[in-house]
Amino acid sequence: MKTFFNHLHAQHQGQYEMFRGALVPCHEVPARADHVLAELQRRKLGEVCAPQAFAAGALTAIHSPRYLAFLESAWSEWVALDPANATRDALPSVWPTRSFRTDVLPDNFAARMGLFSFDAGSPLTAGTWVAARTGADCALSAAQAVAGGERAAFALSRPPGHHAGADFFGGYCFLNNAALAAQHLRDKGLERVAVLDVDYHHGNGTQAIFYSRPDVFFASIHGDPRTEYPFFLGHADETGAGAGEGANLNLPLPRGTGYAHWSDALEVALASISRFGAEALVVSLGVDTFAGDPISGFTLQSDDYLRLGERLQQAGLPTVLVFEGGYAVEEVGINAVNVLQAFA
Ligand code: Q9C
Ligand code: ZN
Repeated sequence: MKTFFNHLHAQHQGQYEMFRGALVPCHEVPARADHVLAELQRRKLGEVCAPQAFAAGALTAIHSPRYLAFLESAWSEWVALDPANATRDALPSVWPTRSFRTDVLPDNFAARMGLFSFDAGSPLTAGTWVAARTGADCALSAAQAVAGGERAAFALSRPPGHHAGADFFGGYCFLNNAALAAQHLRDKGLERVAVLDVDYHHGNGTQAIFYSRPDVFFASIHGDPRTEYPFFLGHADETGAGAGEGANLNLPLPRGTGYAHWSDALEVALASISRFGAEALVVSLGVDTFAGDPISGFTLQSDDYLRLGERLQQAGLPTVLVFEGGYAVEEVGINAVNVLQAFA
């Protein structure tokens, strides 16, 4: 299986995220992707390719023009506020909530940071745009390879994507790589595409993007949002809206869940995807379900990722795998590559 690697991922390098009233070192660090690449190369698992550069239209198929314009210019605006900002990450500190207007674009930069985000854990840095934009190219390139007849392809990039919506960032995510890949498969003529999100955290961005659409099925296995991030989406009663009714499946599980029960949810998700009649599959491949993950609550072991990869392969669909979360930095390469190796 080909890997499309974002060689510019380290341009996105946040220093701090807000946690319990303090700024703590970021969990989403460049070493994560480097470990996955090193493990892929160590096991000689297929060709590592540079992404193709896609036109802006591929992004506007998913993201709003005003959000993309904001992301692209955000760093220069941040530094223009104060030259000393060049050494500081930009974090939002004010957000519109119920009763506020979001249709009027504020001139104030801090206000726009809040308008286009939902947490204070996703620092925007000097290279965030170039890293996220190149990551989107990796996801699109992987989708293009699969649309062109490859059985599977892997987009290895960071920052991750599944928390990013059409016009907001958060959860370490800026552009929704999995959604971009799914849309690309649709645009190449596949009529029904499924996104299976196995990251520990609910893929609120991906769900929101496709919630009213009947052509893209979204299934997610994740920590119960009653206790787990992103808290405000991911419940089992979210089944889709309008023409998309029935095309959304959430399988929230309690903290402490191991592969024995996690894999029951996987079977439910794959059965639904099969019933939906998906012609291709996009996997949001987070490995923060690992027992050793510092910010998550499931207890999967490294060998369980071999079983996951084997089961995904058995689903029999052309498959785009997109790297998402996984913060046990020393094991993230082993766990992610276990999925790929068993699939291949
Ligand atoms: N102190 C992904 O896995 N906050 N995003 C956790 C930890 C955000 C995770 C708080 C977690 C976001 C792509
Ligand atoms: Zn996650």
